[in-house]
Amino acid sequence: MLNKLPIKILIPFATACILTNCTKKETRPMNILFIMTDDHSYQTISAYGSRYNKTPNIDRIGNEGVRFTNSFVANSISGPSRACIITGKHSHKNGYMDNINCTFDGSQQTFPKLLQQAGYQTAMIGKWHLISEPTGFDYWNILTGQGDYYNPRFIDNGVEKQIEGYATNITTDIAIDWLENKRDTEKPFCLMLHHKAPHRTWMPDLQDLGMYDTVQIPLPENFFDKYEGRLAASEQEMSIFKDMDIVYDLKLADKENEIHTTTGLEGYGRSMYGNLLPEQKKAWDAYYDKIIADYKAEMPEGEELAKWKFERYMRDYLCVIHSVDRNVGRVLDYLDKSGLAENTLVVYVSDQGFYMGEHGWFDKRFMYEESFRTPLLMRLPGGRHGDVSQMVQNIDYAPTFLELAGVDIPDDIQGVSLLPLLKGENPADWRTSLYYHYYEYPAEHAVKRHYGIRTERYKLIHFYNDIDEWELYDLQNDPAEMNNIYDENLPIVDSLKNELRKLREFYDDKN
Ligand code: SGN
Ligand code: CA
Repeated sequence: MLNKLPIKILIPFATACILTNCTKKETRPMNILFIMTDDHSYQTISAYGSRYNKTPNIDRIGNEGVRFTNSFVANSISGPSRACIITGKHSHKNGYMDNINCTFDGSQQTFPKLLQQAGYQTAMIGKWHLISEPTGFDYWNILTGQGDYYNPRFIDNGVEKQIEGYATNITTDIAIDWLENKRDTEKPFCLMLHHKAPHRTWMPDLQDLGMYDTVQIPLPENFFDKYEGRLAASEQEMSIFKDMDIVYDLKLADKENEIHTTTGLEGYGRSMYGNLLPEQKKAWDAYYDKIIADYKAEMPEGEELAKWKFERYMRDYLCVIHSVDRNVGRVLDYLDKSGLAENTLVVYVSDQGFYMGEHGWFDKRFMYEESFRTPLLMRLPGGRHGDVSQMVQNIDYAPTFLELAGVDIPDDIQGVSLLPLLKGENPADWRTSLYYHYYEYPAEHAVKRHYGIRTERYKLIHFYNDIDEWELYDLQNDPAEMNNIYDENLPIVDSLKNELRKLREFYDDKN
């Protein structure tokens, strides 16, 4: 089923002497730079073979380290995902099951606290999204709530300030400033650099507006999915065609007030630019006014409108990623320049995956591949290079960081350290199945509650609450998950249900 690797390595992963002319090897705990974005799909990272864009700086982490080709989350939504990461436990154990009813209990055990107790300097910069104040950090400077793209408000160790500029640049500035001027250089550090980007509503940095306008953006093959045999999928509200708002999401707030949408978000759409300063608004309008004019000239409908919305969505999203990539480059350059690169584990991940029009969708939540997966690249100095194909999950990061720091991994942590994989080992008893549980329903986007199991070849999902539906996919023959082949009489169903029951027992999930 799954492994619990022996927890015996308590010696920090040592690096070679970081001084230039020393003769002795120095044992010093590795620093950790944990970069996380919000809703960044693996489909838009060139290291994962993106057919849309290039992300050379993000790719660099994987090229100089490893690319996890089977990386997953435990609950595909922001707050819950962050709680799984910080505790190394599934949602039912850390108590943060969904974004709407939960507040993170900051008195519980987390990896930053354990690192801090072991002498690490810990910092949390950018999107936090766990409602309660961060605990376990020497320094924290977080975006309020979901954070704004333009002139965002930060809470700097308890004090709220608004900072002029674009969120991804500012978050990076604060992180580099902490590394350069604020941390105690005598101690190892763990820096969580967590971006708001590329979360909805995908607002680009002004300097990047329009950079994908001439690029052809192919539609996913299953864009016009009819959801046959998949009841939960047919009842979601995350369709680009039906649920993506032209004014709010696609920024067509025309001055003449002639464009309207039916999603109820028009009011927000018309006021969301209130945050822009006059100069910013001028640059914004110079770009979007032309798009508004083109839209009015064409007035696409039906299938044409669906395609038009998809293109606009993708173009904005890709611009936002371009800025993320540029800022990842800035941090990597800083690590090189300061010499920290030699002694720092660099991690790039998203809080979950995202739909880029597959099944006709945006957003996440489902246990289907695009949102269950999340990109994961790690560069460990002296560590392995290339691909890691073992199935890993976001509950594994906490034990990885603890083992790297030489901190004993508490027994109640449910994830498994990835350090052996990073060092080039291939443990024979690695897990062969993954557990997933999503709880946020009824709620925005109407994705029903479900839990399930994924093995290398199959995925079995149970949708429950107001329905009772099982789905089975053969990922080898149907990687896009279009054919639900669930049939109670199939022997594979029996064995997967048995395995799922064991997983629920193992993780102690009674929900
Ligand atoms: C907001 C978004 C949703 C999104 C959730 C969760 N609406 O509510 O589209 O699914 O966040 O996203 S918005 O109009 O406010 O942008 S999460 O990544 O934070 O979990
Ligand atoms: Ca998210």
